[in-house]
Amino acid sequence: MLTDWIIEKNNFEGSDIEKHGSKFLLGNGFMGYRGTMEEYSAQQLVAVNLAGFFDLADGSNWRESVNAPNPLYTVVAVNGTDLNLSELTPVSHSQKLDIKNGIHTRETVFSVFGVNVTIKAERFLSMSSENIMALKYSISADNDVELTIRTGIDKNVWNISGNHLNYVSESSFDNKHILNCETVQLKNKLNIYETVIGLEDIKNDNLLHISTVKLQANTQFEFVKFGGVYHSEGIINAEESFNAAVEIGYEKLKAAHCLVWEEVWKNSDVVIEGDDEAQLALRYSIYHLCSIAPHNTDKCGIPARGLSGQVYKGAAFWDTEMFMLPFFQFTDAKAARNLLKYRVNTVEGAKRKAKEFGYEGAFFAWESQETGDDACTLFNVTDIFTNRPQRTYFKDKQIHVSGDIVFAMWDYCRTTGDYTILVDGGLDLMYECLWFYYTYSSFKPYKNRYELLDVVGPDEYHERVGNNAFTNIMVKHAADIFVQAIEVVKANYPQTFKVFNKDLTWAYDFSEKLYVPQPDDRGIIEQFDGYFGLEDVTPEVLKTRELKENEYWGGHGLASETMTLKQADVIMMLNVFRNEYSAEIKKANWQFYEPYTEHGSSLSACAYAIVAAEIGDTDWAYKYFMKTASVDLTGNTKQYLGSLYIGGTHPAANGGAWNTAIFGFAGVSFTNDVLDISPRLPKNWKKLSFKLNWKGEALTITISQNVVEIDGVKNTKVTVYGKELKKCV
Ligand code: IFM
Repeated sequence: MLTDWIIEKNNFEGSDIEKHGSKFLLGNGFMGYRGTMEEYSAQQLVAVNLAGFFDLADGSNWRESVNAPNPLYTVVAVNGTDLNLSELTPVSHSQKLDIKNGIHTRETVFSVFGVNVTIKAERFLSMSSENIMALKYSISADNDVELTIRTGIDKNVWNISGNHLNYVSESSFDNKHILNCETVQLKNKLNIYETVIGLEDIKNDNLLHISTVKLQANTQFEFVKFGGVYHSEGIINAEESFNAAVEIGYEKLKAAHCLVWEEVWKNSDVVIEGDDEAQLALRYSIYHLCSIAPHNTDKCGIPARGLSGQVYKGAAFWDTEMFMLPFFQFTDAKAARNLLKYRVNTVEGAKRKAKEFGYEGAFFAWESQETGDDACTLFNVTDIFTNRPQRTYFKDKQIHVSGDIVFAMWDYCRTTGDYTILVDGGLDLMYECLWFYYTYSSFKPYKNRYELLDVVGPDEYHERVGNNAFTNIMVKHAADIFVQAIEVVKANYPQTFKVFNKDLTWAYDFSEKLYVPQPDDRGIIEQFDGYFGLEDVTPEVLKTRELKENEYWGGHGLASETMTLKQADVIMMLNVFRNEYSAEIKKANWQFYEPYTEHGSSLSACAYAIVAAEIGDTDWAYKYFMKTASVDLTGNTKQYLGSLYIGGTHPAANGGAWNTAIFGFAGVSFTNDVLDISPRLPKNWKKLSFKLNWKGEALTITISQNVVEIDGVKNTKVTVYGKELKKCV
């Protein structure tokens, strides 16, 4: 059954355990808790994944985000048999995620020794108190039965690359357990608190509370639990913070948590009338974005797999700036600013990376963790034929990230009207990024132009190419933006400008003479120098050439010498720079590149969706929109890159779904002063309405097939299909 706000699964298949861990994920920006059952352990991929808290696993050369021990672990046994869903076939089982309130529930009926025992559990990660999680657990049976309940902190959680924690001390008092840990490499402290309320005659053993309950037929036994997870500065007041949450009690804590979600949805909900499936998928995408955003810190980015685990090392990619940031800048400017400030805070890591590869300035990481140093290794994929690490060029050649960040920062400034980030380190960041590109570029005197050679564009199947269109235009924009940002700072923040005071002759020259590939006489932009000369084969043909499942098509693999691309590249460029290309150019390129695109990355479909909407092909736009918006509902994505596990949630696609609804279907676009709305709704959508924060004005936009209504306009100049609105509602 489809409801607007509930994701549910009403039976149990063992093969779903991994997929459901991601699908039913809870998050509050500080941590994520996978959609696993309370009785599960490491084998079922239980993880309390921590945002921005990284370490090297024992015996590994991969730094990844740390998964904390699980303070909500609970298992019930009858006559020595654990009621564990991964071991016993249930009579019935349902799992639900209430995305309106960020609450996970399960109800499972087990049949043991002739008795039906029902377990109900409800949990949430507090949005009002980010270190806290809480669980309400109840048991009933259709006959008298004696139960043994074991509940406490489980150290045995999922780790991809190995153990991250040393256990420093454990203590148990007043029904409370405290586990003090430190990370293996950096010795950073991580403290876990746990308590249970409602159990009696408890024996405490090995971080577990053990209690026996004589349950009478058709009565319900209930208890609640609280968990607290603390690291970094949070450690200082951990005890106080945890006790305060326990003192508040489960129901009040839940009410406060729901109130925060209510506020979140007020600004971020998008309502679609006429299409329940699209409505749920889009809301689910928004749920993910809001539950992983760094609401209270500028010390971390958003990992490519959200807070669903350690895949991609828990690191932030260009995914944040190019796919997720628009959502935040229009609905939650504070989170957007935090994300940009995180890049400012990690610029030294980017400078170290530039130096490592022989350049200057700031070369932002392909996989960025807490310091901005690149977590990506030079051998990031294992060849499935030889089992040898395979040289990849994600780290040293995918140079567009620095430009993506400059572009996103400027976009944030223009749309929110908040330019203060420029004097909060933003202008320096832009300078360092541009200087990096200048040192990377090659000047061709006989062509009188700068070129960017030996790069990898968004399409990772083609490595070490010259003049990738996406990269070159992004860098060209970054150069132009930098020049404009200087003027803004000069005019509005003269003190900062005085300190900045640098010779910028090179920047003007670079901005003027950087080569940007142009459409040919068919209107097509070549993805990189020589792309048109590659073997003309599509992904369908390549599939037939595969020798092994999950074979990596990049590197020197199947796709490298062909026109097959992994993900939107030129189309991504047309999507980002949507005001600069005509509908004819967009159409010619969409039709040309679409058959060659594998969509082997979840980042691809949304770019195709948005450009399809812009060229009036709403059927294709809708198809690609649904692919993007439902990626974490269906779980139908690539799970392996070679032998590298890449499953989890897909926040870039979640952002891409919002972008498609707003920029594609609602047709929102903007120049510096004007916001234009040129809708092209899918045929079955009766209405689309949403909020946009535009330069401090809270606009509510409602679009039906032939009417556009805009509420909240004060000074904004709004046009609809390019025509100025005389009067807004
Ligand atoms: O950033 C992406 C990249 O574009 C394709 N591979 C996965 C990365 C993380 O999402």
